[in-house]
Amino acid sequence: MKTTFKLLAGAALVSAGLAQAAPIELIKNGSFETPDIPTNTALQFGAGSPQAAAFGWAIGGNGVELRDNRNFPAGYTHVAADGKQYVELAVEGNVANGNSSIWQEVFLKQGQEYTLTFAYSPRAPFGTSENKAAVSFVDWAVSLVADASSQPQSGAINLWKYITVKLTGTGKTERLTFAAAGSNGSYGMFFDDVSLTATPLPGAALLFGTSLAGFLAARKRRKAAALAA
Ligand SMILES: [Ca+2]
Ligand SMILES: [Ca+2]
Repeated sequence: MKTTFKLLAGAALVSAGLAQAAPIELIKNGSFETPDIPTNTALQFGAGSPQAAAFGWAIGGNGVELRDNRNFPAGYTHVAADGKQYVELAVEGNVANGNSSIWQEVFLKQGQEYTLTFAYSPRAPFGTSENKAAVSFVDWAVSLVADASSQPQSGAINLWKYITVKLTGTGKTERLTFAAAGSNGSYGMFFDDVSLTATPLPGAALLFGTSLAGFLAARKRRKAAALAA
């Protein structure tokens, strides 16, 4: 009975270590799943619209296009990288027709390392002149170019690629921006699955590893003692 209690206490210690290691997501609506729109549709909206509040990102002058696994142009069925929805920043429709941008501002602790990840995809059946975009955060920026001109009109199109960047906190509020940069105001790159988390401290991981090893070693010793008795 006493042994059982000790094992449970050890297990609780290990799960507490796991819970502590789970990173907190700092980006609101990074997968663009809200506002929820019907499958196989797109919705354009701008800053100050009712949809913008649920969207959570600041929206540039030409609005944003939210898409849900949409098959348009006919035959080109684009799927989300995560969940069902994603965004396009070359916006056609009822707000305006042109390149746009979205951004969020996040306070970063001085000296803390952060991990930024996101998925981007070219839009088929367009080439490299349409599929251009720029992403920037703190002192990091990237120009993205991709080609989807040879995609066949059959099946789901999944051309998503992930980018991961490690950045050091500045002790200031910083702006993460996604912006369309292609030649066509209506057809451009897609984005999805944006995430920003504080990178867990190596010390915490080491401590967790040590306590797990200690727990297993103690369990082994108890088993050995039980066999010897
Ligand atoms: Ca999504
Ligand atoms: Ca939806």
